[in-house]
Amino acid sequence: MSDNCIFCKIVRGEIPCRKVYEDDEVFAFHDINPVAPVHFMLIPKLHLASLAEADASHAALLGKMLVLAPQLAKEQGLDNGFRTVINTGKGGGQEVFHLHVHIIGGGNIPPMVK
Ligand code: DGP
Repeated sequence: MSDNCIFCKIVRGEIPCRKVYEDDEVFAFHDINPVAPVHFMLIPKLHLASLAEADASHAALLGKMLVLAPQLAKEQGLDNGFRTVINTGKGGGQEVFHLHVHIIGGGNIPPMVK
């Protein structure tokens, strides 16, 4: 955990959020600025600043998150698909430096790459 990290504070309950899911390793909550009708983030409780800091020791945790994402998406009503986004580093548009997977759907989501 990092003292000044917003997402660590959310995990600790120091900043309120709309929680989607929690277990001993991961936490999911709705984005404060949703870009679609359903937009939540799945994060590890472990403070990793970005995907660029992940190494082989985090493989099981990251795999667990990817397996969990479709389950949580379905529970949030995203039966017709969803988008996952991981912004990494300033060049990747990352604003909060605690690794997070955006899970977005429920609206008209155009393809990102054609
Ligand atoms: P990114 O650009 O990938 O780092 O996205 C960070 C997201 O975090 C952005 O969509 C807004 C969201 N966010 C920032 N601060 C808070 C907060 O205090 N609460 C919640 N629920 N979301 C936040």
